[in-house]
Amino acid sequence: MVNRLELPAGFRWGVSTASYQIEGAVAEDGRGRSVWDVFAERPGAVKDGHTGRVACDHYHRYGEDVALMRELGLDGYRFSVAWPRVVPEGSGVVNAAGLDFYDRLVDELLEAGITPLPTLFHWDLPQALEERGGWLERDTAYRFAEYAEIVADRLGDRVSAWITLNEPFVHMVYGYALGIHAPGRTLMLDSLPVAHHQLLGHGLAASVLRERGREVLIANNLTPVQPASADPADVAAAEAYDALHNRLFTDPLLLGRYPDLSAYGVGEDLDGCVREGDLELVSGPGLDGLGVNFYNPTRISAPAEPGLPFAESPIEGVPRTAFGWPVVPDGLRELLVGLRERYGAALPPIVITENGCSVADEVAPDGTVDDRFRIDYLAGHLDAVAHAVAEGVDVRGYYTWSLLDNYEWAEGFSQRFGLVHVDFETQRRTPKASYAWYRDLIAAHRARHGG
Ligand code: GBH
Repeated sequence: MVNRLELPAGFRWGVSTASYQIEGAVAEDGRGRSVWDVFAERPGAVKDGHTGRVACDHYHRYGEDVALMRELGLDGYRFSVAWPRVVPEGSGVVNAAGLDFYDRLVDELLEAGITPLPTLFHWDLPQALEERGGWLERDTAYRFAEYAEIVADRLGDRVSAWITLNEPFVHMVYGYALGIHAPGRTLMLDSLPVAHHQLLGHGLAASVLRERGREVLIANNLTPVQPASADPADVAAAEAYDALHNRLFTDPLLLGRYPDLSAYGVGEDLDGCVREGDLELVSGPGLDGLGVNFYNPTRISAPAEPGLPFAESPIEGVPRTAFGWPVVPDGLRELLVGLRERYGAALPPIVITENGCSVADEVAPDGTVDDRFRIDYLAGHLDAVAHAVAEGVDVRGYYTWSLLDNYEWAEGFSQRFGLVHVDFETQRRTPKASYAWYRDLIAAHRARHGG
């Protein structure tokens, strides 16, 4: 038997989801349109033309889904609140029925002994705000803070910890630079104001939450970056990528300043939108925890042609997920140890807010789903977390992505990330082998620590 390292007593176990990926019911109870409703309808934007119109129908089936979580024995559930359900036009009129849904969900979770960990923005911006420029506009940050206040006023009596944004890097790059996610803009490096406006929105929302005595986290997708070779050009390219992917979204929060992007010839669009006092607003409220979403490390080489200051280079000789992403569990240990080295005492406790993989899971005739690939992936990454903890990194919890197979953005329903299989025709939920494995792992951890 492999002798795995222990995770500490009190370590928190959870699962993650996001509103547009599971809820469906996009036109119900007064919900406004989001950028994803619009983008998914663009011909060719999403694989097989799939939309989140029904998704996992979680809006109606949340009771069944919370029951599945209760049986897992979770400490926490990370979900996201759909801004257009709460404020259909992005600002102004509040939709009481939208708030009611999250109110019911929170009560159901608490009843099941599960701590709710809501994310305020997981990419489904109200379309009305997109029509006013979306996150390219500074105004959106202020509208975000207003919306945060509305949700916090309703749920804050029962919800003590909050995540402001999910993966501001991916939202900027996929949504505004490359156009492969909503809102589908292709601005390349002109999208950099989206970084600053999201971070400003985080800071403004964070102070609203802080004033109410609530804890604040952000969920950043971070990746350790390795140069493809020791060639100085590859090393410089890897540094540029690290600055844009990791430091751009973490330095301002923890250090109160942006990395010097001009060193890589790309800083101008950012400098143009940072006003005096902004960095105090971004870093001032502080963070009670840094959420880390981890999928894989990244290998970078010098650009072959001008344009971007780096090029991605495939990681060879390792297993790949159904999505084609390389599986390198030790990359998570490397990332966590690297964060501590980089930020030292400025680094707050870490929570792994997403980690998981897509597998081409099918339900066998006997009703089981054999996803041992996922079990190996999760076990390997938890072992990496335990090693980082043994090396002195303060990691407090782990939320796997995801509870359910769901709407995987531009890939539609073709990539399955769940511990629970979903038949998207019948909405039937079938727990996979990884579900039982995770349940037993949580129970064993608790038993060892007398929980
Ligand atoms: C997260 O994004 C999202 O928060 C979540 O909504 C989503 O469903 C989930 O992950 C799964 O995708 O080309 O091999 O270098 C993850 C963002 C961006 C992580 C691309 C992996 C590179 C893979 N991902 N990335 S690779």
